Amino acid sequence: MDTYVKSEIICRPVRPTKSVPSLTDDVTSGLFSARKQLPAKYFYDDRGSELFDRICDEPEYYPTRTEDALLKASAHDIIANANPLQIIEFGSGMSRKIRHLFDACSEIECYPTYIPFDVCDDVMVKSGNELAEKYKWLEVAPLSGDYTAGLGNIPVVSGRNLLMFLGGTIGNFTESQGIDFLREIRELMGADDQLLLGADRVKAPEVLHAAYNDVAGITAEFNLNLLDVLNREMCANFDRENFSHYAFYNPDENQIEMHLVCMCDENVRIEALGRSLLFKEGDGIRTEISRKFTRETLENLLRRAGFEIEFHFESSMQLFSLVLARPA
Ligand code: AVJ
Repeated sequence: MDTYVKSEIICRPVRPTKSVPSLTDDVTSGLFSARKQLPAKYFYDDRGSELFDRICDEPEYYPTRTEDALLKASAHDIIANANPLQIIEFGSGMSRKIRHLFDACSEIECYPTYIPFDVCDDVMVKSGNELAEKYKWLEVAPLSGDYTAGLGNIPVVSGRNLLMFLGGTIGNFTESQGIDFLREIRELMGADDQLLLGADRVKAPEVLHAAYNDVAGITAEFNLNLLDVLNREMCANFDRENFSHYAFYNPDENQIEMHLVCMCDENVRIEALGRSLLFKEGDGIRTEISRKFTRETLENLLRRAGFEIEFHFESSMQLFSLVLARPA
């Protein structure tokens, strides 16, 4: 045999190990209550994912490019230290930033299998093929599913796994949800495995505020798109003209909060539930929290989840952190 052909990329479904609330559950508990709120994960239908992508290119939205630059600068140290056999990435999206790690892998001659884990098979196959084209040594073995539905069925190998949770998405979880999720990751890990966690940092409120209030209005559109998701998935009739995007930094909680605020009295029919929902002028739905960490609160979060800090990489001006940690 003179040519070696890589096998085609096939996504393996990950069976949930715990039940997660459905959209119907979340709408029932989250909207029919005094403080209306929904989990941020519902933003990401096709349109929402495309809008998030555009947010990342907006000049005010520093997290993506800052983390990317930091990963690039730290890639060699991360790979040299972790020397992984497998790289498992939770919420891999289009697998863009990971390229910096693969560049370092090529250089160091460390050839891990890449296991992206996300909800969209098509995106993982397409991105996986592009990666495999560029990195001739790379095997891509995606997992498809919801990483919030339990990690008990993730195929870790014995040896060195590098698990990654980037983008600052840990900030979408409350403190206790974040600890629970990190503990679940910790449960998967053996003594030689490592976790790379990306998290956004506390900084000047005007910088945070601008990042979630871009002048071009892409974040506003991203937030309002949630109403289209509800209209489609729940047969609802939210009138997006009547709602305003409102995002601000809450210093008591060290978090950005995004809301959709109703500008007039509105009676919304949610046909899938056979119920109506009354908004009074000024009422809102909290659609996202995005927590910001200090070096200390981030390291404490990891310690409380059972990790020991190996390296803490900080971007210039401490805008963003990448922490390499191992089971304590
Ligand atoms: C993908 C969750 C990290 O919190 O900054 C961007 C999502 N929301 N603009 C963030 C988001 C509004 C983003 N994360």
